[in-house]
Amino acid sequence: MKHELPKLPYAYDSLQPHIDAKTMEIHYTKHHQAYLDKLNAALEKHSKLFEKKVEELLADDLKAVPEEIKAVVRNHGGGHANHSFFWEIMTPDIKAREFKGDIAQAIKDEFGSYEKFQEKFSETALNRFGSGWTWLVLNNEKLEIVSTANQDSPLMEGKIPILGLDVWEHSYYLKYQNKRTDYIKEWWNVVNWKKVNEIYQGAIKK
Ligand code: MN3
Repeated sequence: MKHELPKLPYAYDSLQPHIDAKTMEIHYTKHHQAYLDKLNAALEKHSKLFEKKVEELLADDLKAVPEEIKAVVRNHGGGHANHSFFWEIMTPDIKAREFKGDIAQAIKDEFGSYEKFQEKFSETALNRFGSGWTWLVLNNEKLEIVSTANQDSPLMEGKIPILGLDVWEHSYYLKYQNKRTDYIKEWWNVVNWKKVNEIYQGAIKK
């Protein structure tokens, strides 16, 4: 089955004022859709791969993917997986934005405090040169902050994404222009910690 655009769990304007409606709309309907279309087009030639989830295609440095489409699946399959994940870990629901649960405790244990974690994550996001992502991942049961270039996913290296931030300019330029720092600062307000906690709980059981 062809990969499909997942339903956005909220309205384009519902993360305002932190993330503006126009950015959400373009990011979802244009950028995400384009990754999806190019992923599907590449897989047409190897249609048996449609049986695999995108996460399975990316696993083990794309071991399951033939050489001739590997670069396309890396970029566009990565783009599809990363954005599908990104929509889920943001929310307009004030209650879901509360930093609590097992993940909150695990973050405090690993990084000292929420503030220290936030600072380190934000700094990593700010220092990502060019386009890419910053992640909180589970790497062999240890929480780590990592950064990936382009649309590379931590899944390629066997790390499980727990939280992720898109720092491609298309994710903030309309509202924040060159001010990535401001975008990062505002983004913390919309993180869906309830969902992140569920992802974490699922990941530590694996
Ligand atoms: Mn993006």
